[in-house]
Amino acid sequence: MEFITYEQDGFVGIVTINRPKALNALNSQVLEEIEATFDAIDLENTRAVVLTGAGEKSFVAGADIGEMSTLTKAEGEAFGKKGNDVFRKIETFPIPVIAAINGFALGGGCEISMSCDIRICSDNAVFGQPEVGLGITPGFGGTQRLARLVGAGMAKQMIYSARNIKADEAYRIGLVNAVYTQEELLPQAKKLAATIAANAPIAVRNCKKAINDGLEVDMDAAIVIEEKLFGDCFETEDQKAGMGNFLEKDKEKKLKVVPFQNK
Ligand code: DAK
Repeated sequence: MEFITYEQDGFVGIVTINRPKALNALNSQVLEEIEATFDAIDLENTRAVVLTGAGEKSFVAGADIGEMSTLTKAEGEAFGKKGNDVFRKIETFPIPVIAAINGFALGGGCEISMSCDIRICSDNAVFGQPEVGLGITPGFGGTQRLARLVGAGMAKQMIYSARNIKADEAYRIGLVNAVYTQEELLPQAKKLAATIAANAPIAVRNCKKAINDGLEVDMDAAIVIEEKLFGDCFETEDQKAGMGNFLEKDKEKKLKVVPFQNK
């Protein structure tokens, strides 16, 4: 891997996009390496992932404008598909992915953060979808995910105006869940990931699937999805131990991590 580093910290995986000379812009190779990195994550021993960018200035400054500038229509479509496939892989990854946004998150950078389950950022973060200023539309899901996250009105304002917003505004509109100092960001992301990893892993995975799949259908169908994933948790060791500890009033055991059980 030239542009991605991966670190395993207990049950938490940390994926860092490491192309700081280009502010971690996404070219084809970076996209391929992100995909290969997620494919290689050991899902038996990893319960949450943190995605961040190298350096103090940028999370991801977008798709690589140099590489895109000479694309034909067909090549542009293929590049878009490559990005969309990778982003969808992150969105549907079986375990939660937290974006720790440490600076610029523009265009494809904002879009990759939106394919993650949770976004937190540093106080120097800047978000935006500048594509219409470059003569294109957002092409990695920005028109779809931004509208779902912050509402159609705010998404349209950001996308049509191509105006960047700072961390505090991203927090105000619900694009990020929290803002930290630059020094605090990664420790806080790891802490949140470790908190998630301490919970029953099958239940956490099923929650992610229930929320994601349920948001794509009407409420009647969504409730059925929840019922199935709720039922799926029963008879697992996690469910037996979790409820057993509560009934035994064993607070010590209740706090212990239940080992991951395959179904
Ligand atoms: N691509 C390539 N290189 C980039 C880059 C980018 N997006 N952003 C920055 N760089 C490079 C710069 O060229 C510069 O390289 P050198 O000149 O040093 O070799 C280096 O990073 C440092 O950047 P600056 O010198 O510009 O740094 P500043 O602090 O002055 O400015 C900045 C930082 C983030 C404000 C500025 O770099 C900037 O405006 N960058 C571009 C941001 C941007 O517009 N991003 C959105 C890209 S468009 C689609 C598929 C995908 C997409 C669209 C359609 N379809 C299939 C339809 C996605 C589109 C996008 O993401």
